[in-house]
Amino acid sequence: RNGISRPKGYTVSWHANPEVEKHHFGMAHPMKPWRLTLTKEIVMAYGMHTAMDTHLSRAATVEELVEFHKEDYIDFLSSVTPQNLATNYPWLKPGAVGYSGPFFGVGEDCPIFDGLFEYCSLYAGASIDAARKLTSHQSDIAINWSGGLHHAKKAEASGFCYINDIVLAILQLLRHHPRVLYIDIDVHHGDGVEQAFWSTDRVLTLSFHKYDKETFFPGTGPLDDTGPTHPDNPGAHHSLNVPLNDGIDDVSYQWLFESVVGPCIDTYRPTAIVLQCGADSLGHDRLGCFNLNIQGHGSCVSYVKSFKIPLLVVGGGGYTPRNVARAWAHETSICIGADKDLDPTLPLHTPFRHHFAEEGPTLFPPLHATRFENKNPRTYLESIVTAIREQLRYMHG
Ligand code: ZLS
Ligand code: CA
Ligand code: ZN
Repeated sequence: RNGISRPKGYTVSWHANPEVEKHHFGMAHPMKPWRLTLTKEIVMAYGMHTAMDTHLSRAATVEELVEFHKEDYIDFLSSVTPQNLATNYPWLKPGAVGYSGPFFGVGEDCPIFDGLFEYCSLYAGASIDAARKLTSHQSDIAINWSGGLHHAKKAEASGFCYINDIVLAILQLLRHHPRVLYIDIDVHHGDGVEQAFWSTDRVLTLSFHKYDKETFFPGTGPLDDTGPTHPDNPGAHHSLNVPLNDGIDDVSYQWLFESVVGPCIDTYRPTAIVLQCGADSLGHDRLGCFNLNIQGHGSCVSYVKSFKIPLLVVGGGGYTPRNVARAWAHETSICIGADKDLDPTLPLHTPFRHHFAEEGPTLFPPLHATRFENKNPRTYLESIVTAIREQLRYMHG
């Protein structure tokens, strides 16, 4: 393959460390770091790597991690192993009762596995590196598909996320940028990022997600949660949430995304944007309940890119690995402006071809098949857009 030429007039950087891909959460666990191997395989088979600056990312240092996280939590993550868990941390043993010490969120969703700290510090290092490429103007779009772990809290793992690489990357951006817009299209609510910047007006967070307080993780992110209610808190009105029901399709999602994101950018005038591209909002996802196709998901990236504002693109959820890989490879092609040039027939060879056998060797299999009926009528979507526009009117500056 000849590869694809570099984009004209702007630079895209790719930040990854293949060591991340080798980690395992456990057999039954839906989070599969090897989906990153599949993604890279498609990207390289198309020759897209020749159009980007590719950086082998380094592990984040403890000093970098404690810029957001609590030191005793980082100490714990860096020293706990599956072997010493029961001896050193008896209160974390299943069934232990009565202990009120640190819990750190460990459990079935966030297991302690071999190499956990290496995994965490590598995906975080990649997001920090990517953010620094943007602030140093060496890159206009920086990509880290291993990041996007939006549920992690200051001192608690949550929802498959241990270190919040997004928060760490935004903290880097804030050293040089007055206003950062965070957009999250993972099917889950971006609660960790929202919470971290709840009290500042220098970050506007916007998450699109399935919302059901009782039955869908993490149960937060209703439409009217827009920041601290106390009006002299600068963070007031700087968290926006778009709660959705099952089955939303490409047409509805695209219309809603552009109707919400457009006014957010026009009103807030961010100088940098972070886009979390969780691929569990695709149809046929093992955990998700939306009906998006690869094209519909990708159109969010195209739209955000069209504003030509320094952009950090990160991954997130995505639990049907072959479709995660298709989506992120397609979105890489959008970032480098090569999406129109790709042959939709996957140029894959053995041993990778068989992973894509289910839908056939195409980049764009139909994923909208109605596993979930669309429970988002037009009137509901219009009421969301109206509410968001109303909320933006409170935002000044
Ligand atoms: O946004 O729904 C929950 C919490 C529970 C149900 C599951 N059990 C194990 C714990 C208690 C209420 N957790 C969600 C977390 C979803 C995180 C999404 C992350 C992101 O995409 C960003 C990366 C959840 N949904 C599904 C599971 N957990 C889940 C499914 C299957 C398994 C296997 C491994 C572990 C236990 C059996 C597990 C979790
Ligand atoms: Ca989301
Ligand atoms: Zn998710």
